[in-house]
Amino acid sequence: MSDDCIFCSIISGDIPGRVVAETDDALAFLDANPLAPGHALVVPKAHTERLADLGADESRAVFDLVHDLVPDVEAAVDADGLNVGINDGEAAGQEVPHVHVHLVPRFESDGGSPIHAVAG
Ligand code: IU
Repeated sequence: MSDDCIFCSIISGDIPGRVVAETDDALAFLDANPLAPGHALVVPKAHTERLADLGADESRAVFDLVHDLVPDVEAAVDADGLNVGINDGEAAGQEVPHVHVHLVPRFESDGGSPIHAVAG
């Protein structure tokens, strides 16, 4: 827990988040500024800034939850695909220094362009 981390505050419940799934070590909630309906973020509960700093157990917890949620998020908004991405480090567009995986629903109607940065 980092006192000045917005995602830690969502994890602790100090700031309300629209939580969609939770496990012992990971949390998923809707992005406050969604790129598409259903845009969700999956985070480790332990404050960790960069992907390489995640421990093996936390990494497994995050990516297991991502794997579980992909079909649920896609179905929830009737999407045709998803972009799954991480902005890892400020140079890569990471704005919130707490590891998070973006799940961005995509639709045939949105043009199908690949993304180079998520929400950046
Ligand atoms: P980035 O990968 O660090 O650039 O993405 C940060 C994301 O966190 C971005 O999509 C924001 O909309 C999102 N977010 C949020 O959901 N709630 C918040 O209070 C803040 C950012 I600050």
